[in-house]
Amino acid sequence: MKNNRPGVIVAHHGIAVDILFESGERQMVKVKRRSGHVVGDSVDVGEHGLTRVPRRTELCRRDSRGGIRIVGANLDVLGIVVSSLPVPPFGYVDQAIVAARQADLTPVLVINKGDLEGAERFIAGFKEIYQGAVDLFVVSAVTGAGLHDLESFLGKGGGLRSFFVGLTGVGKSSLLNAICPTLDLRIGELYEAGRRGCNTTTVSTLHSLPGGGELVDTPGFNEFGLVDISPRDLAGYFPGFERAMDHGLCRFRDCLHRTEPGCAVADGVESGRISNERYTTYLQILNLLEAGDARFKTRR
Ligand SMILES: Nc1nc2c(ncn2[C@@H]2O[C@H](COP(=O)(O)OP(=O)(O)OP(=O)(O)O)[C@@H](O)[C@H]2O)c(=O)[nH]1
Ligand SMILES: [Mg+2]
Repeated sequence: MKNNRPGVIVAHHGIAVDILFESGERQMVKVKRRSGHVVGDSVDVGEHGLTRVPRRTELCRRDSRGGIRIVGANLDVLGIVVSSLPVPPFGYVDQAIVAARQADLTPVLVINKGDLEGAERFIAGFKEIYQGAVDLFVVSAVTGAGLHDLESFLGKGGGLRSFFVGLTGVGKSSLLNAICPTLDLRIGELYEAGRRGCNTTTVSTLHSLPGGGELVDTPGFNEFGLVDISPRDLAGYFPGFERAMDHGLCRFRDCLHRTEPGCAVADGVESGRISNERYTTYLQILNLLEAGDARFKTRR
């Protein structure tokens, strides 16, 4: 394919994609509405349109209607942004971590709005659960606290591509603006308790960071349903279970860690290597996964 120009999709507008070429030039190219291209896709642009290069990684989630959404392509890091207002719903963070690990991405937790009154308790709660399982950054897009460490992490190795996900209103775009002051992305109104989130950001966009690496800002979404993960694989990705098998494997290879005898996870809970909170949450998400699987299979 001579004369084809390699580029990366940096924004997707439904019937056209914005492509960044190695030269720094940009071009809008028309695509079919259901082309399947997503931000982060590497493409070759020729006279007959776009050809997508096979993806290195692909992050997927299930939405509330059971549909599969490809969140982004060729990503290295998933930054899960949370705040004490709005608070993430049950399972959001855990499922995002599991989805990231399953897709070969490194999940990190970004706790934003550290400046808010009463944020300390929320932060302490999150640290207790996730410290040791994933890298964790406490930041404030408003005061700039903690941003330097986050930026160094995102710029590590010079070439990581990271992706911010989180509920609408947690401050994803605000964080990107704070890291890249020239961007001036649109941000939402002050978030108030009880408000039903309306997306300020409506399309995903990819940006180069001044300290190296790239970061994708996404519209917030409220569900992070798991896709194509079998219940027996959940524990292997579950945050807080990293040391579950330190003292040997389960007696049964298809152990779901509920009540099976000779279970290494139950052993971990007993000895304190896995907290009761982590184990209880695991069981709840396992139930959700099984119920969801059954629901989506029937529908298909
Ligand atoms: N106090 C405080 N407010 C913040 C912080 N970061 C963002 N906000 C506010 O939170 C609101 C939402 O911020 P956005 O950056 O638009 O949130 P978003 O996650 O991009 O939202 P969507 O694009 O809808 O997904 C705005 O009013 C911001 O000013 C922070 O660190 N501290
Ligand atoms: Mg936004």
